[in-house]
Amino acid sequence: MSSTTQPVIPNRYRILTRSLEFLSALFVLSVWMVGEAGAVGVAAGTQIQNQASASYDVGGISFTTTSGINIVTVDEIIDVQVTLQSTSVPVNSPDTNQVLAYLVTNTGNGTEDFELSVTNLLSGDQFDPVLVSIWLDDGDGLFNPLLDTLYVVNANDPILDANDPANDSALIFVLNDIPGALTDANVGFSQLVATSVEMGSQVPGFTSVGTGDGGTDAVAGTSGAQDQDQGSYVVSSVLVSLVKTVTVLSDAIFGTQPVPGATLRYEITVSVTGSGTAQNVVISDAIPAGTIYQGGSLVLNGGGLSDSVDADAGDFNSSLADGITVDLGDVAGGALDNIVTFDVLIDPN
Ligand SMILES: [Ca+2]
Ligand SMILES: [Ca+2]
Ligand SMILES: [Ca+2]
Ligand SMILES: [Ca+2]
Repeated sequence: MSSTTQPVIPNRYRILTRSLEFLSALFVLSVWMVGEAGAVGVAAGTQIQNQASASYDVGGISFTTTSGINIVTVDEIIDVQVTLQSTSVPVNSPDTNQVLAYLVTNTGNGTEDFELSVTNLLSGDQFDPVLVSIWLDDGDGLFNPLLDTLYVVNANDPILDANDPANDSALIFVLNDIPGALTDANVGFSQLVATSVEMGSQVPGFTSVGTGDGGTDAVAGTSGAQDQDQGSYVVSSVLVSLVKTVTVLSDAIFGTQPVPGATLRYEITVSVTGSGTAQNVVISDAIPAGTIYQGGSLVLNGGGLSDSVDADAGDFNSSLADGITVDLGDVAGGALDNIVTFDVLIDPN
């Protein structure tokens, strides 16, 4: 304890001064603990200064005494978090270059390089994907090999600054191949691992003297300076098949003969099979030459559809010139067949 003035200090004031110093020590400790537990605490290398003072009167004269200045330099916490961004990816068997996306975030309080690796020999699934490559996103959130950067271990490890929200994380794409001879609904796991280049994987609390930012000590955070997350692929073959039939509607004159003026009814049956979902299924059919579409004859699963583009699923001569279009949306494998019918007249002229 140092003092700027040296009057005789009654004991009770000494006690007050010491208790203030104790409080200031507690303050420094609590700041460090927040830095350790939070996503980003006080930046590594920050100097936290604190000084206590006491004022008092003796015989009507005011005096002030101060403690020494405590200086604590904040250590660098080495922490990282890997978070899968993709839902389960439907794949064929075999398949190539199937993409999983992960966000790697520096959750410490300094700047750190993180080495990336992929683990594909994981249990609890039915197959092992085969790593092709790892890519660093260019910032648009989409994988594009012409714009994004191929990752080369220890050549372009992401350098993440926990104190800069614009540069504290990196979006990573992992491309795997899928083996052949798998069956529907087989699942394969793939894991991205990010590890501090400087520290490697350590137990939380491990301290490396002087290797943190600005020569501070580096301390492994709760992640142990390494984290990983896991994505999955699911073999999901889906097949859309169409069967089209035509019948001649009977009339009073010709019966069911396909003569000029007879009406033909086309029926299209749409079947979706497999374990996946066929997305944005759109049925279109051009009206055959020599026939004329019969207005208002478009039907889906027994319900009439208007010829105009509106809230229902179908139209004539808008989505497809002189043709019918029916938008079925997403159809899951194994769903009931969809049946589309429409009528045409064999041109009587
Ligand atoms: Ca660092
Ligand atoms: Ca596996
Ligand atoms: Ca991109
Ligand atoms: Ca319509």
